[in-house]
Parts: sequence; structure tokens; C-alpha cells
Amino acid sequence: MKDILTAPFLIELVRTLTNMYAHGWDERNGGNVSVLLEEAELADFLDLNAVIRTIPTGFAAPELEGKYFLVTGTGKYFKNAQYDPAANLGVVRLTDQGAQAQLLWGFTDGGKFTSEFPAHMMSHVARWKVDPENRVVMHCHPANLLAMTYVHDLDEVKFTRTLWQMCTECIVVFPEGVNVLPWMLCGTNEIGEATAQKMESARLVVWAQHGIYGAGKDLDETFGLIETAEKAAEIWLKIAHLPLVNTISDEAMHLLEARFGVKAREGYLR
Ligand code: 2HA
Ligand code: ZN
Repeated sequence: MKDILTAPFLIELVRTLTNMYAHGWDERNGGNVSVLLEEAELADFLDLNAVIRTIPTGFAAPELEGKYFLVTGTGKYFKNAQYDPAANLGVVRLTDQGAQAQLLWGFTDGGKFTSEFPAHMMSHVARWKVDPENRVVMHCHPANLLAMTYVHDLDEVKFTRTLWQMCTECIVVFPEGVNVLPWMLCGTNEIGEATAQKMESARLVVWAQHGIYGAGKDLDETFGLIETAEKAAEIWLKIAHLPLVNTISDEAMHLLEARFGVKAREGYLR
């Protein structure tokens, strides 16, 4: 059996969490990440019959049966993951259609997965319907996107168009736009279901006055999505109070669509 601390999936997650913390997106215990793992990639590192303990999840979905996830722990600080991965992270296998999580590694101080586990698992299920390759769900609290939700209309078309207009790359990186949820109580199945529903039409879901969810095929793609939206929000906050002289026109957006082979969300461009 190889040492799991040398597993590429673990090293990549720890590097990503460290980077997210460095970006200021994950103060204290803010944020959470889950990564779908294949049984074959885990089998080199763990005895998959050795269940440490079983933790109830409080939700179920048939698509989750037998799935493995590497996930951040509740109350854990991203900044500490690199120093003690085994206390801050865990590997679980979902059984009983997701109602039970069998801990196979990690959460060594008796902890468990993030309080946002429902939103993560329901978002994975939602993304698989539109993208069977989706493996990552990421949540964090980037300051500029968060600030924007206090002063910008939360209408999804308006919010998306503003972000697209802030950097040329935005429409290329997230042509489906960003979906937005109003403020809701976090950590509940309700916000999990609402997030998952929004995830069916976009990989980015803003939680007003809280943060953002991203989903993608891998950690780089998902990090990059959030990074790009956050950069656009930063630019918007720099210019929103100034007289607007220039912008990226819808005509220019159509040129970007053609040049980069992307299609903007239906009805979002004129
Ligand atoms: O505690 O970000 O939404 C981690 C969170 C909750
Ligand atoms: Zn949060």
C-alpha cells in the first residue's frame, strides 16, 4: 500500500486549499471543497474494506451510491491543511444512496465533513446530469464577489452581464454565466437543493452576502472559474462609482463567441 500523503489527488487538493487561503478567499474555517475520486485511484493507497466509522449525512440521492469523495472537514482552516492533511481532510464512501458516509481516511481528531456537505453532494449530482465529467465542487468567500452582492442587482442576467463586461476573458471562461441565490441559511439541505438546481444551468452559483460555489472537471478548472469571476468583480468595484466611458459591447461579445467557439447563455446578449 502506498502512502496516501503522496497521492496526486491529495497533493493537488492541499496545494489548491493553500492557494485559496493565500487569495484571501477562506478566512478562518471559511470555504469547503469536495473532489470525486475513482475507486481505482484510491485502491493503491487505502484498504477500501477498512471503514474507520460511519457518519450519517441527512440526505440521499441514488446517484451517490458507492461514490468516493475527498472532502474538507467541518470547522477546519484551509491554511492548516498543508501541515496536517489527515486532521483537516477525509476520504468517504457514500452508502445507502448517500445517507451514510463511511470514513476511510482522515478526520483523525474525530471530526467530519464540511457543514455544507448537502450543497456539495447535491451539486455533484446536478452537474453529472449536464456534465458526466464533473469531479469538483468548491465553495469560498471571495471579497469582491461578496461585496458586489450588496450593491449590484442580483438578477442573474444583469449580474452576469456586468461580470462579462469587466474582462474580455469572462464570456470565454463562463459563457453560461453565473447563477445567483438570494441570502439563505447556510449548511442546510434547503440551500443545498437550491444550489444544486442552479448548478444545472451554470458552474458558478453566487450565494448573496456569503460567497460563491464553483464546479468543474478538476481543481484547476474550478479554481480558475472562481478566480476569473472574482477578478471581474474586483474591476467592477474599482469602476462602479466612476462615470462609465467604455465597455465591451454585445457586438464585441459576439466576436468573442465566434473566435473562441463558445455560446453565451441564451438570451443574455442582444
Ligand atoms: O464553514 O464556508 O458556508 C465553511 C463555510 C460555510
Ligand atoms: Zn461559506
